[in-house]
Amino acid sequence: MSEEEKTNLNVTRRGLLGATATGAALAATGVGTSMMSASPAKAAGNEASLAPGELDEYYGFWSSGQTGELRILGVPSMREFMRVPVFNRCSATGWGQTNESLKVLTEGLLPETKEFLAANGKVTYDNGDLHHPHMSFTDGVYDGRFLFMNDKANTRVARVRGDVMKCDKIIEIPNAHDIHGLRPQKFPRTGYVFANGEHEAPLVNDGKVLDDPSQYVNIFTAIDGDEMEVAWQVIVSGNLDNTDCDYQGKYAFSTSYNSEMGMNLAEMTENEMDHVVVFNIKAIEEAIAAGNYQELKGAKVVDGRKGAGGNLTRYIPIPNSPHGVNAAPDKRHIMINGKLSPTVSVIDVEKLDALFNDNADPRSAIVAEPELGLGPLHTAFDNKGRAYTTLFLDSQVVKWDIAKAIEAYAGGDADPILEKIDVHYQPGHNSTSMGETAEADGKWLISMNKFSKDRFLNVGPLKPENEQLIDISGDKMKVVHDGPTFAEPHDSIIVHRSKVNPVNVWDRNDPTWADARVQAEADGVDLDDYQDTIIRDGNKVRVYMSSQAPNFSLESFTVKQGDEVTVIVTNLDDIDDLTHGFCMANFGVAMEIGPQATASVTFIAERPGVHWYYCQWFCHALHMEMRGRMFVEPRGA
Ligand code: RUQ
Ligand code: CUA
Repeated sequence: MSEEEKTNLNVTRRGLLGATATGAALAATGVGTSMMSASPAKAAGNEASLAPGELDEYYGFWSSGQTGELRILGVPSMREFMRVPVFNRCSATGWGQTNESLKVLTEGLLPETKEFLAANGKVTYDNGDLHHPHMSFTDGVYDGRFLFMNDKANTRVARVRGDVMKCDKIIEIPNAHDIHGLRPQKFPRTGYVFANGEHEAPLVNDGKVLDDPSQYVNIFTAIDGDEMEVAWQVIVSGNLDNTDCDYQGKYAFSTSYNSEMGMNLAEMTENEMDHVVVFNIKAIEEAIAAGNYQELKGAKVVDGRKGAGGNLTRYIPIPNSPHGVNAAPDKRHIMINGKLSPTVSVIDVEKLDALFNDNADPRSAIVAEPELGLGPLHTAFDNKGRAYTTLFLDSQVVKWDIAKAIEAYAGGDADPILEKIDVHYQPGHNSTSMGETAEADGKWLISMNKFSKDRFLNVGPLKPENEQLIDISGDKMKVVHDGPTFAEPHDSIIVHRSKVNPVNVWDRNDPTWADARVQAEADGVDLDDYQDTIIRDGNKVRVYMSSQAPNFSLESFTVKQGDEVTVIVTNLDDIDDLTHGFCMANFGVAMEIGPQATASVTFIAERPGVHWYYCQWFCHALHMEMRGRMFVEPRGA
C-alpha cells in the first residue's frame, strides 16, 4: 500500500469513526474493514479498534478454558475489559482468599469432595476448565440477569451476576462426570440450565465397579438457574458432548460422539453413525412429579437410556461423532455439527412431537444435511437465514443458506454453500452478534481458532490461540482483526450493550458480604459506619476497618502470634472506579474492595514482628502512603 493510499484510508476511517461510536456504521460502509483484511496481522489492535474513548456496540463474554475465568471484551474493538475469576485463583481480587469468595468456592461442593480435598490439605479446587459461557434468557432473548458456565475439569457449574459481574454461585454436579456442554433454557425463561456430563463412569462410582464399561453411564442435568440446585438428571446411552435447546421450551438436545461407549480412540470412533439425544422436558417433569425416579446424592434421576421405554428421550442417528449443537434464530432449526462427517444435520423442531407421540423414525426430524467441508464443529447465525460453520480441518468458515440446504435435501439442486473464508488456524467455536438469540443481527462473527502457529511473534513452544473478527454485514465475509489470546477461549457470546447494565458502585445491602454483616452485628459493629474496632474472641481476632482514599481507618493493630485474624474492610468511597485493596505483606493475603463494598480475609498470624498492610489498588496521589502496621507479639511475650 502506498503512503498516499494509507493516508486516504486513514482519513476515511477517522471521519467514519468520529461520526459514530457504533460498529454498525463501520460494518455498513465496509470502509476500514477492507483495508484491514489486506493485512490483518499488521492491523491487529489498531485498525479494528474504535477511536480512543469510543465505546463498543457489543459486549463479548469469553470463556478462558484452562485458565478458569470469564473474560469481558468489547466488540468490534476486541479490547479486553475485565477478567472475572470463577474457577481459578486471582491475585488481584483475592478470589480464592477472601471469605466471601471461599464461601462461593466451597458451599456448593459435595460432602465427599470436601473430604477428598481436606485429605489433600485444601478446601476447594485450584483449577477449572471453563468452556461455555451463556447469558440467561427471557422469551428467547438475553435478559442480562446472569451468565452461566461449566467447569469440565471438576464437574461444576457457575453463575456470574449481570449487575456486578462477579461469580455468586458454584455448584458441583453429583453423579455426572466432567461437565462439558452447557446452555440456559431460552423459553419461557432461564429457568433451567442444561449441562452435559461428558465422561462415562459407573452410576455409583465408589470403586466397586472399575474396568467394566458395560456398567458405565452418562448423565444429563437440568439445574434450576434461580436456586442453583440440581432440578433433575437423566441417565442416557452413549456419552454427551454439547447441548442446546429449542425456542419453544419443549426440547433439549445433546450430541454424543461416543455412542459406542468405547474406552479408547478406536472404539469411540468405530460407528459411522452416532446420535443426538432429544430430551422431552415436559415428560421428564411429569416422571419426576409422579415419583418415577431414583434419588442419588440428593438428585432426582430418571432413566432415559435406549430401551428404557417411555417418552423421556429419543435418539436421532447422526453421522459421525457430532460435536456442536446450535439452535437457529428462526426458532425452528437445530444444527448438529458432524465433526468427523463433513455434514451438518438440521433438525426441524416441528417434526419432533411425532417422534414421541407416534414413534416416528427418529431420522424423520432431519430436514437437511449439507456437505460443508472437513471438520464442522460449531455453527452461528445471522438474521438472513444464513449459517456460519467452522471447519476445523479445512481451517475455514463456511457460510451457507439454511433454506437452500433444506431444498437440496428434499431433492432440489440448490447449492446451499455461499462462501468459504480462510481462518488461521483450525477454528473451534464461532459466534455471531446476538446470534444465539431470536435477535440475531448479522453484523459480526468471531472465529475462535485453536492454533496461531506463525501468526504472531514466537513466544516459545506454548503459543497463544488466535481469534479473528469477521464482518458479515456485506455480501462477502471480511476478516477485520486477529489477535492472540491466552489459554484458551473456547466459546464466546456477543451481546448488544443494551442488554447489559452493570452498576458502578456496590449496594451496601448486597448479599455478597451477608456473613460479615451477621458477624459484625454479633460484635456490635455497624458495618455501614466508619469503623475501626478490634474484637478478641479467644484466639480469634476480628479487625474491622474502613478505607477512604488515601487512608485506612486503622493505622495499626496488635495481635498475638498464632491468633486467627480476620480483617474486615469496608470501602466507604462511593465514587466510580475508586477501588481499594488490602494486602498484608508476607502473609500471602490480598483482596480488592470495590466502592461501597465490604470484603474480609482470615489468616493465622504465625509470624511475629512488624508487618505492613497496604492498599494494592492505585486509588489516590497518596496511594503509596495508604498503609498501616500489624504488630504480632511473639508467643509467650
Ligand atoms: S467444545 S471446539 Cu468444549 Cu465448546 Cu467445541
Ligand atoms: Cu487505596 Cu490505593
